[in-house]
Amino acid sequence: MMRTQVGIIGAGPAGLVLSHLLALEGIESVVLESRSRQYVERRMRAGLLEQGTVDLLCEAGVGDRLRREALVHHGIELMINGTRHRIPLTELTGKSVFIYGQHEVVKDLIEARLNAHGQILFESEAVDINGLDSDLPTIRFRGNEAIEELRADFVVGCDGFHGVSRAAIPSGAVVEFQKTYPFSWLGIFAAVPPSNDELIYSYSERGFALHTMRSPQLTRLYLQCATNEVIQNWSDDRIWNELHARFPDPDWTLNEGPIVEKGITDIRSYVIEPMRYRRLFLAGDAAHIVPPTGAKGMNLAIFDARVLADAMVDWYRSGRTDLLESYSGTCLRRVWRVQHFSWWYSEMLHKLGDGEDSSFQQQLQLSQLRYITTSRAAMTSLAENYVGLGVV
Ligand code: RFL
Ligand code: PHB
Repeated sequence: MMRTQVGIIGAGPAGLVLSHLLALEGIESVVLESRSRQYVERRMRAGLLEQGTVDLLCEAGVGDRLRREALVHHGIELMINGTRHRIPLTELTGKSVFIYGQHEVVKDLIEARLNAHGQILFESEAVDINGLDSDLPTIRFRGNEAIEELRADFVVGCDGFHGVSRAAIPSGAVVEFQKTYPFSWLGIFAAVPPSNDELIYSYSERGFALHTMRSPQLTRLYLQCATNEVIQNWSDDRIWNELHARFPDPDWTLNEGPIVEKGITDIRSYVIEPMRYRRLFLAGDAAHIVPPTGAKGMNLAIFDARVLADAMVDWYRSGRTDLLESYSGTCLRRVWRVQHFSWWYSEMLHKLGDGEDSSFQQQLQLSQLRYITTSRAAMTSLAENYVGLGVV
């Protein structure tokens, strides 16, 4: 039986930031991660960080490489049936956003934890959580072939949407909210310089597409696709043809290059309330999922970790429980603002189907897009949500 102060399940952005912030205040944690170090350091996922997230990482001492390598963006573009419009984020809000891969954030955090002799147990899959009715809950995990146990003052589920933590909460103790969408995303990485300095969100008759990037050499592209789509049906040629058709600006060229990775992602909105049951806390995707359109998931995950670290530090220092009590409420206020933004932005940009009211919906989308690209007030509302609003 191992013993620690905080037992953390999952070495994604939420779990690693939490472990790091706790360590800065002298609180010990053990992070259990089902995958190998190499796997999590190579897993390409999100790429866009809000200014507030960057500030947090820099203040926590894990921002050196981020400061050097992140691409700063002062605006985004919306392409509406081939016509481009710029939203000047920094001019409107004073803030910027940053392109820096999630796996780079993860790499920097793992390095910082291991340099500080922090414990991350890779290839250690949590199986279940017991003793939540006591003051010393226990995580059972699959270690070196045998089942081992980790006992802690608190357990934090940072194990993503498909983890085991959420299932440890009795169903009567929480409420779940969810929404599904009639589309998925097909995403590729192409080894070619981005075709534009800024992101381009394209609304087109053939459906939504997004041009983004990870570095000056690596382009990231997404296509809206059907929910039952299988990647085997998408040859590289078919993907490029569809991408060209979804960015129909005759004065803009999408650079083609070798596709180095491709995959399909489900789109959903999900929230569990509260994000806590007794001594088990949930953070990040384990507690909430947003459609990727607004680029918010990793930012929310890191924010949860910050709020929880502050609450635990206060408990260990003074025995006060008020910040632990308010953890879920504080996070959820931000989560619901982001849920609304991500839903609204997704519904505005995607082709919503061929139902009887689809032409009506399309006219609403076009009207909304014209409003967003012409009214400074509407544009500012989009911009302040996009760069990150905090708790409202
Ligand atoms: P993660 O990153 O999923 O980490 C969970 C970790 O837990 C491990 N795990 C377990 N470990 C031990 N025992 C178990 N039983 C375990 N079960 C799972 C997993 O191996 C993993 O290492 O959750 P976390 O930390 O909450 O972070 C959330 C973010 O990963 C997620 O919200 C973002 O990737 C979402 N997202 C985006 N977010 C942004 O902020 N900006 C973006 O630009 C952005 N783009 C995206 C995205 C997500 C996407 N996909 C793949 C859904 C684009 C896409 C396509
Ligand atoms: C990404 O770079 O993967 C990304 C950027 C912005 C989004 C979604 C995904 O809105």
